Amino acid sequence: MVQLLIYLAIALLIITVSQLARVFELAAELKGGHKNKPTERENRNNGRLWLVYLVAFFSFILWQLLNYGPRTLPEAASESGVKLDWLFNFNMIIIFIVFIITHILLFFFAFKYYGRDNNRATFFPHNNKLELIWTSVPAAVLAVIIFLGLKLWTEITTPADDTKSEVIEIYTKQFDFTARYAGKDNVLGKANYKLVIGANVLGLDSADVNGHDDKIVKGELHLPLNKEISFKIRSQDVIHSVYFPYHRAQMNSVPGMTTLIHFKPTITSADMRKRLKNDKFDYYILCNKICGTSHYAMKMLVVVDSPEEYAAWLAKQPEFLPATAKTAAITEPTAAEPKKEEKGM
Ligand SMILES: [Cu+2]
Repeated sequence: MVQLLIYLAIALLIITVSQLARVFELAAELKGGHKNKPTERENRNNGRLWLVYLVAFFSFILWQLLNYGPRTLPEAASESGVKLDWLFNFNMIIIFIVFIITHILLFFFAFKYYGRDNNRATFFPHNNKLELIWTSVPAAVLAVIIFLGLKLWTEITTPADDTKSEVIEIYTKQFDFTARYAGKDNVLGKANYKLVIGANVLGLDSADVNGHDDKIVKGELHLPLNKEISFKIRSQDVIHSVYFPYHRAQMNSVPGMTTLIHFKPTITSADMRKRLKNDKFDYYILCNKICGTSHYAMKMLVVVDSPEEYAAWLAKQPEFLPATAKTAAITEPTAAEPKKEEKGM
């Protein structure tokens, strides 16, 4: 009710102001003046207002930088993330310098060259030198930005060397993440969507011996410090995204294919808590594709450990098929040969 009255008051105010303006306009017409031609004094005042606006505008931007700047992501916690942040800041500095110069010129000129009676604008239709400068300078700057961007992009998207990396699968479905560690052999066992039945949510093929030592982990993803992690990403249902905001890494997970991303964590969770002076800080993976009703809740805790802590934690996780269960498992049906085994089971 109060809100309605406020809206009504605003509407009435707008009508009043426009009616008043109309009255002044009619009065000026009766006096015989040029109703559309502003006086020099009015022009000068308008010019001064642009200067006031310039100061207010930059003050507002400064306030935003000081107010919201500290609320952005903390320092990047991965090797490629640091490079990415550098590139981002490099771009922002260039944009900011150009932004400040052009806006000072824009508003200062509006003030300096306000409309005066008997003043005529200079006729300045063309200048080759000027055109050459304002084409080649931005072109050169853009070329540098694009070159640096492509260089980093290639570095990030080139598949990791799996023999030197920790191989971890991230499996997405509505609405959670599951991690699968490659085990002692550092090779993930085969999986097939046709095998997604009952408890076998990941569709693992138990006939593949590479998968027997794989470790399936839900709830929290542990990563070792200072080691390249090679992620293999799969999805069960729709497109999700595996987004590591603190490591500045992100890759879509797409049903029917395995997508890749890799990075090297450089700050442990404990170290980051100290740096941010926040005991409750945690790394996370987030899904940032609108993937369904509970998309907002789709995340997974990420713990970056020292290599020793990581090894101790990993040793505690159960293997997919421990040695005792292996002989029995090998006779189970696989996706490749479902018919042959059907009768035998
Ligand atoms: Cu999702």
